Amino acid sequence: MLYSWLTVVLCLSLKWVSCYEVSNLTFPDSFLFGSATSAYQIEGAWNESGKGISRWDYITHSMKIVLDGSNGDVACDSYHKYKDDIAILKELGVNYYRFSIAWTRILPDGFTNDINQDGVDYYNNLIDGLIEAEIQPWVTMYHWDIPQVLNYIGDFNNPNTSDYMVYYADTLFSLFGDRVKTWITINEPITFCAHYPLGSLALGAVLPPGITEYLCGHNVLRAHAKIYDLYQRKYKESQSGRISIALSAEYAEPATDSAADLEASERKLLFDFGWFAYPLVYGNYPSVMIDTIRNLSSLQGYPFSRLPTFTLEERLLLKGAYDFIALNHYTTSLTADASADVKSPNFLNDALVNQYKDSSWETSSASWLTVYPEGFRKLLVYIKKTYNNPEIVITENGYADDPGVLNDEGRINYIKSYLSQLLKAIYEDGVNVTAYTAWSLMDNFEWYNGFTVRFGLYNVDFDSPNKTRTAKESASYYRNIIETRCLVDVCEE
Ligand code: PNW
Repeated sequence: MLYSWLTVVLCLSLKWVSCYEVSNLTFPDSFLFGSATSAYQIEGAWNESGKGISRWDYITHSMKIVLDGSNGDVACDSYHKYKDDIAILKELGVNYYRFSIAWTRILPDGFTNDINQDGVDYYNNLIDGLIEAEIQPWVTMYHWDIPQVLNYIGDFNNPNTSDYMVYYADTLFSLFGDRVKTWITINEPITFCAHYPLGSLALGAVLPPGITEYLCGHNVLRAHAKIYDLYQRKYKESQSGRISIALSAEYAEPATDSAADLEASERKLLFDFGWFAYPLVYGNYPSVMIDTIRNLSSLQGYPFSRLPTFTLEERLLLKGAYDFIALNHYTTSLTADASADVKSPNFLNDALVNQYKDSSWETSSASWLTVYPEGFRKLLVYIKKTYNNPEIVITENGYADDPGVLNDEGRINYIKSYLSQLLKAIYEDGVNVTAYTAWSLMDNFEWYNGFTVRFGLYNVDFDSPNKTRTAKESASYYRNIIETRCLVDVCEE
């Protein structure tokens, strides 16, 4: 009662603060807290110690598409300052650190005929340093920085890339699998296959929309399933780790409660999250994707469906190729039915929905990221229902503000309100969420936004030679949550 009253006061007096109730439930004992980064966004040292050229090295050096003209050549300089990273992780008290390995630091040309020992040493030092600090290393194998040589041959539009990635994964398992027990094969395929047309940009080509998104997704799924299978056969017994693929999902809040909008919301969730989750849980694409894309393809004059089909063998390999659901979640969009208009072929049009933001939702410094914590709980409940109550690990969640904000109340409110909804999902809805990862440990290179928006719990002074890391207020808040397992001063036992 007191809480709801306080919330109302907060809502009335500070218009920009979302109205939310803060949960006073305690996180389960076994619940883990972590933080995350990715190689290209933090490491720098882009051409040092034998590293090869990745797509992002190529894009940022040859095209003017990053908002502030910046690149990841130096970024947080984590290649040299990984000990500083371990120190701040220790200060936060996290149970694990999710970072990614730069494919080109291990295999400079993408293939296993040339393994770069300096790169191997770097990740060995990082992994050993984390373990010494009692922080589990959680490793993403591929977080968007594909070797440029593989990008030249078509990125994941080329089915062979799946096999090349399996060799890369095999190398990582044999080098690091004795100590790394949680693996994420690929980060957010929807983002690089459909939202950011990265491959085509880096090739200077316009690839056919409505075709390549699905080709890319198809080969990503093949790569993931083969890697999962390889691990079971070759490493599981001796290394006993677990594997998943990080899938991003917005919640698609129905724009109205009309039957058409409710269906549109379901359809959009199946097109976004279901595109990858459904094959892993059920062995094939959701039938609404199969049917809608087949019909649209035929109306658009194609003699085949733009969505490729899996062989029976692939379907068997895909089904069950995950040990938990890895979910990256940031935001929600209102979703309305648009099945009356058949537009041009393209992944975004194919779901036959219109999406927009509710004007009452608090905005952030990233245009796509609005704050709607209830959407997080709804998404978790939806995943529980649709995918047989799986274990869910939140592999990313975070908030964007402007450079230099140390008193980052917006981020604190975001974490507080999203974690409140997560607690409700666990205790009131019985969703099996076992871990939460704050994106990001520190400010870093935010892809096309360069350094103009910041996601870090720690501020990074990019002008200082030391790339000094300084705790923001949110870092202390997060540290306190981890220590007390509670979002408020006193929690219910
Ligand atoms: C994720 N969207 O990307 C990535 O995994 C991170 O590398 C990135 O820094 C972080 O989120 C923040 O952007 C996303 O438009 C990019 O909905 C765009 C969206 C979602 C996630």
